[in-house]
Amino acid sequence: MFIQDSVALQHENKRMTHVYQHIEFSYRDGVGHIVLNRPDTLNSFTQIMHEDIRAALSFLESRDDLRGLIITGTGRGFCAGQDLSERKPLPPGQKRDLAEGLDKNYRPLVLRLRALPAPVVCVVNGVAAGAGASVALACDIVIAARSAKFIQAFAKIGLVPDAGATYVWPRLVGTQRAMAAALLGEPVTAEQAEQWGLIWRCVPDEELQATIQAMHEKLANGATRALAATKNAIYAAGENSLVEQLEVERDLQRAMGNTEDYQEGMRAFAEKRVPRFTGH
Ligand code: T3D
Repeated sequence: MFIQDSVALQHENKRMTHVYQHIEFSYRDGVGHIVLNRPDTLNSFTQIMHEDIRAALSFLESRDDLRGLIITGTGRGFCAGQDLSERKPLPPGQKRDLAEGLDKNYRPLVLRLRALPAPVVCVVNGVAAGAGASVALACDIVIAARSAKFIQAFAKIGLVPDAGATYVWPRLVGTQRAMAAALLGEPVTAEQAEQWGLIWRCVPDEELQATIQAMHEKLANGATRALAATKNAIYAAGENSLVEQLEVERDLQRAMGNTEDYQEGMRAFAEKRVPRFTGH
């Protein structure tokens, strides 16, 4: 079943009545697809877009058949960060509290993507700037079109990198590259991003749709519980000692040993066939 609009979502789950305006959201085979959909402004984040994404994530979090999430954008950009038309200059003497927007929108978004109990794949179809790049890099796997680029645009408007950028960039590419990208605000091409380890893979633009389809198939047929546990373990490794991490692995493996998918994996191995995982 392809759940494509708010009416269908309402039918599927009576608590969900959201009408999507600035994203397209669909759900098929347990895989959610969020497509940022404001191409005229390179899919920059509006308050409405944040509310749309929140509703989509709530739907996904409510599903016990969830297998994954794929995020991409329409048009020539992935996301140009915060919509700056929602940040008009204020009259002299007035101040704006940007922390409010971070606490309300970007912080929970990054944390919910990290916590989603299934892999989140970002397919960066074009330029990713400011918080657009940060949100892409908050996803578990990032694949970019060759024409895409990542821009730490913050310095150019007098802000610090946010939405997790100062956490993720140094960990992925090292302090020196993270620093130069942030202080200079120069574009990092998709090819460079792949070479640096900022993203998983750069693919030819014409292969992007096929890549999305391949990712969909992979997620829809994965051993989802094990994949979710793997993602948790890898993120925990950034904070843990080796001793602690060995304990994390032991505890997660104990839980995986009791899953249906592990049993299926063992049967499939013995029978020399491809496993048919259910995600449970
Ligand atoms: O405020 C808070 O809540 C704090 C949190 C902040 C998080 C952030 O993300 S801050 C960073 C915000 N983003 C930026 O500063 C990036 C601004 N955009 C650009 O620098 C450039 O657009 C790009 C380098 C990304 C792409 O350049 P280019 O030449 O390929 O495209 P363009 O011509 O600049 O943009 C195309 C259209 O999109 C254009 O509209 P027009 O002239 O055709 O009517 C442009 O105004 C619009 N656009 C691009 N980025 C934004 C935007 N409109 C609103 N907000 C944007 N961020």
